[in-house]
Amino acid sequence: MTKQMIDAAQVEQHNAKQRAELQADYDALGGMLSRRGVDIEALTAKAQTFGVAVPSWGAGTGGTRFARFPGKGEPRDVTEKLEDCAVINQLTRATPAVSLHFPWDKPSDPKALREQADELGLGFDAVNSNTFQDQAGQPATYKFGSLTSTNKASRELAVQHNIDCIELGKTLGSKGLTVWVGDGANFPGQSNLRGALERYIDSAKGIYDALPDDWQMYIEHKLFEPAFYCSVIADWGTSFAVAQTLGPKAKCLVDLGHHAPNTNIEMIVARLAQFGKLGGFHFNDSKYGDDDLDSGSIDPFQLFLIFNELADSQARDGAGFNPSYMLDQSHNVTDPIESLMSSAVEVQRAFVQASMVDRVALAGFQESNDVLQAAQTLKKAFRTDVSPILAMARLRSGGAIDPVATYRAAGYREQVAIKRPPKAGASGSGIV
Ligand code: PSV
Ligand code: MN
Ligand code: MN
Repeated sequence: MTKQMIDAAQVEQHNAKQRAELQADYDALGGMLSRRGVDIEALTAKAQTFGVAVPSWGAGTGGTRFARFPGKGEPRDVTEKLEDCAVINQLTRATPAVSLHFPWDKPSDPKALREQADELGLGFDAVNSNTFQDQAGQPATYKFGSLTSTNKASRELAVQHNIDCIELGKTLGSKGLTVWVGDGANFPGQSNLRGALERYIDSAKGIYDALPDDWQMYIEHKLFEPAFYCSVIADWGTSFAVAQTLGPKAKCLVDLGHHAPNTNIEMIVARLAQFGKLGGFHFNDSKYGDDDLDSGSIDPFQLFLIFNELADSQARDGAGFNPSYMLDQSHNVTDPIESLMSSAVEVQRAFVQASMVDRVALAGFQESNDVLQAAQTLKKAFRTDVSPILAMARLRSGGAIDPVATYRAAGYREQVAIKRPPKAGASGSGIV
């Protein structure tokens, strides 16, 4: 029996107050959709299958490079982070797994952490390595790079850390390793552009060789930051080349914030999917750069267009097409639990809206070059408010009709604030 962090009776009580209104909205939407030939029940059942992993590092308040303002009741260690992740899943029923970051959230007892996760009804998605920071007492520095460092000892240390992450992940039941490095240069001439990538590939082979057969290695590209002149894995082209070179277990991970403004990310998704190298996502939103804002808070249409490409690939490639979905956000001014719940719902919304696109009509308009109707076909799905479907999916899966209101009414944060007195540096990084 899954342990509930919030009393199930409280959730039920909150749902009871909204059930009749939800049913009315659901019936009205169902009527409208049926006139379009869309079965609302099929969509709701599909929504219930959706899952996006929650980042362990997102459970604490993040910060900027200027300051971090800790929130009350912040989780102080990975076990408390897991408790908060369980709240998110209990209320949204859309976040069944947690993506851990090492060494930020390295458990002292991995078996015990897995047991705790089992008890809370959670699994572990990809584990994330961290070679963008030096840890106290480490024998070689990452100041001038990790997997690409000109210093052999730094490269070896970084490779070994990734192998240790795989070992830890095996104990936890993970099936993937996400590798993001901050390696790059701040000055033209600082590094040999080709030589740095050669060293990256050489190091990455050492990690790839340690991957179990049923694991994936996700290569995460990022245009800039912390390196401001060039990043070694700056774009999807480099990521793709590396993944191709390493082999079938290596795939590309698309973090939405890791591109120049106005980049056509949905096209990157389509390209990677076409060539079998789309491994997964770090969902977030941004206005300027790697802002790590809540998913769907700035450009929900972009999120929808990405899911439209995913729906297209799903239709073409079937069950074999199965990229990992993870959130990667930093919460500076909101309660992380509320932000992560809202984001999970926004990603799920894009998934459902994209499922509603009339793909036959769209293909017809594309074939006949009816540009306006093709664009309208997408807009029709995007403009449809599928909130009642999402709420009904949650209700039927045992979650909350209104996750944020239920969470606030339950007083979870106030209760944990008593048990969790403030502790400096509780949330992992300040700068992400
Ligand atoms: C880097 O900006 C990144 O997106 C990577 O995924 C990291 O692992 C994460 O942020 C947390 O710093
Ligand atoms: Mn990321
Ligand atoms: Mn990032």
